[in-house]
Amino acid sequence: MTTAVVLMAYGSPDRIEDVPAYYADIRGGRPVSPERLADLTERYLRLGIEASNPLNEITERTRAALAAALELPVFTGMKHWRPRIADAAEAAVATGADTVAGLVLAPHYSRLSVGGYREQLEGALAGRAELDFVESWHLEPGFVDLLADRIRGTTAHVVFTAHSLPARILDEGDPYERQLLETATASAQAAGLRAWSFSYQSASPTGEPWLEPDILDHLEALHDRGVVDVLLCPVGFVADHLEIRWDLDTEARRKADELGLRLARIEMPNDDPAFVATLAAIVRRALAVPSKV
Ligand code: FEC
Repeated sequence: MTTAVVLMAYGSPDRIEDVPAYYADIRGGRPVSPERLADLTERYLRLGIEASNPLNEITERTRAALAAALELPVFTGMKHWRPRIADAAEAAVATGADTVAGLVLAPHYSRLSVGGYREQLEGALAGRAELDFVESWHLEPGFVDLLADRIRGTTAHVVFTAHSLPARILDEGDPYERQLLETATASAQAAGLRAWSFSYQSASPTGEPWLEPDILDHLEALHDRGVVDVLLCPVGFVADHLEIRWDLDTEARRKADELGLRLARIEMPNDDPAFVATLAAIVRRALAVPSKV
């Protein structure tokens, strides 16, 4: 068996002038409002992203470390930017691989998130290699341990967060919310935490209801309950990027300041060697079981 790995991430625009094309890709052909585009451009500018973008460099470091750990070719494929998932699939096939492991840098399955990555990768491989696709890894022991290590011993109320999605996924029996709560519960138990809760973040105003509570409302509710110290523990993301650095570090912090709450956040896994070892273990296991496609 000759193997290659496609490591998938959401992707971020390389330069500020890429933002319109990036946003159009996220919208998938649906109209882009000029106000939302201006707002998104402003958020990237405020994070200092102009001629280059350090957010994609984190994914590259993770990719390189994973390739070294696995001693296999690993190619990055972005859902909404370059290199595309299709580019990574081509590169994997070009190595002569007859088996491709597909791993998304997002631990929880939703048809709207990981389902989309899978569709792109399957379409690009078009049967030229077997695909061992990892659907979710939200209870992977190394991941839960890593989160537990970052929250153990805190006296703050821990709020686990993840990207919201349109609430209609619940009617479709999507496992996303259940898996998120499983990660939060397992991490809280492993850390011996008693005071914790879960909230969503980063909902887009698309005109339909999204999963709640939103982090900004949740901080208010915690404040009303007398909580004064909060530690944010994102579980649906694994790297420092816009949704962490803007939605939590800027917007949630602003709300906490208004409320007089003390707010801190755990360090994201990024390319932490323990996290890379966990990703390697996930890929090895996926390759060890018979292909599902
Ligand atoms: O750092 C960066 O530059 C990119 C950060 C980024 C990550 C991310 C992860 C997820 N998203 C998920 C779902 C949606 C849905 C919509 C949506 C919209 C955006 C926009 C930006 C954006 N997302 Fe994202 N997401 C990131 C960035 N996301 C920018 C567009 C502007 C905005 O709304 O703020 C709504 C699309 C629509 O308009 O119809 C749905 C999910 C994840 C976590 C799983 C994953 O990483 O794939 C789910 C990182």
